[in-house]
Amino acid sequence: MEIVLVQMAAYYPIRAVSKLTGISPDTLRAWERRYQAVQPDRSGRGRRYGEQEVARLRRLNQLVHRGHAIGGIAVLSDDALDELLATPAAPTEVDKRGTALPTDLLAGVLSAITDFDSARANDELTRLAAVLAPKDFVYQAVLPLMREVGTRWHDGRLTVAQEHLVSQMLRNLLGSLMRLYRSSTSSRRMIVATPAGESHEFGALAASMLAAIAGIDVLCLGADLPAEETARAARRSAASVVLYGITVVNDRTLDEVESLARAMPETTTLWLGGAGVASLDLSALERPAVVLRDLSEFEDECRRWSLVR
Ligand code: B12
Repeated sequence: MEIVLVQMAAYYPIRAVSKLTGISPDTLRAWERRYQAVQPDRSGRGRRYGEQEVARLRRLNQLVHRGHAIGGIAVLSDDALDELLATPAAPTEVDKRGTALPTDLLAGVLSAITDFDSARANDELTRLAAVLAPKDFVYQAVLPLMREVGTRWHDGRLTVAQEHLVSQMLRNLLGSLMRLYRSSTSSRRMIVATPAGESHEFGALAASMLAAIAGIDVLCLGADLPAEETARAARRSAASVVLYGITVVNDRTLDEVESLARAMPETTTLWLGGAGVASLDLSALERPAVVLRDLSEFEDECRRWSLVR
């Protein structure tokens, strides 16, 4: 029985790093030459970047997108970059006419939900989707909305019915994103679900949206689905990957993951994401599982997948 919890040590040539980070090869060379932002191994043919360097470049790129000058941040340690990233970004002005900032729009969505006005909530979200780049929409609008709804539900300001309304809206939105980005020629099909007994579906939904934006053919089956059903769907749809979202671990969770790993087609890979995965003992699993600690690791894995196709 083989367990693969982390990726094997890997080195990437500059073109692969460019795809993984979204930074052009010219910019990568300039960041190295002018600012010593990373020091890839150059002993072989051309530059070879390790996982740590790729992760550092991703951090630098995120900060540059937030308006930091590369010259100022290239000298910082990885920990200092993480600290900077943890500082909330200033709200982005999304509408040149100055009519809307994400925080205001989110307040609009939330007040519409509180009033059970789903048409208005949908309009507000659609407006936001129209002005933000797709990934920014997920990170700056969908995730903050999910967190805020979660918090309000938790402290009693939103009812279960209102939480259901948001979940339904977000599922519809995912459907639209899939229609927009779905590539009919995509050979990368992914099933997304949460195990029986797991009703937290927001993380799995957010991951589905990011996968759809990455051109993956996503089939999101939602929350609380028995493992045999998920495995059956993987078999019928010839999915290459099943992504399981796990937030809370209860006495059924490990059984569910083990049953899924047993029943899935041999050619399908199991990916596990969500805060609960860290507390699962996966040592008896019948196949390797890729464990994704957060959404950015998930995005990296999707990019790797597109490279090995
Ligand atoms: C909303 C919510 C619910 C909703 C879920 C609605 C829905 N449609 O999903 C409802 C009302 C159903 C619910 C129920 C319960 N909940 Co609840 N819930 C929350 C809450 C408030 C927000 C969770 C959330 O969706 N956040 C938004 C997502 C997007 O963010 P996130 O969870 O932080 O996930 C991030 C990463 O972990 C990652 N990620 C998450 N999932 C995935 C999946 C994949 C595939 C990937 C790649 C990444 C990824 O991406 C996210 C972005 O960074 C949290 C408390 C909190 N503030 O976090 C409690 C919380 C998760 N719930 C909790 C509990 C205990 C429960 C209940 C068991 C009972 C109860 N007393 O509330 C029940 C039953 C759950 C069950 N059987 O599954 C606990 C879990 C404690 C623990 N660690 O075990 C929490 C932490 C509250 C607490 N402090 O006690 N809950």
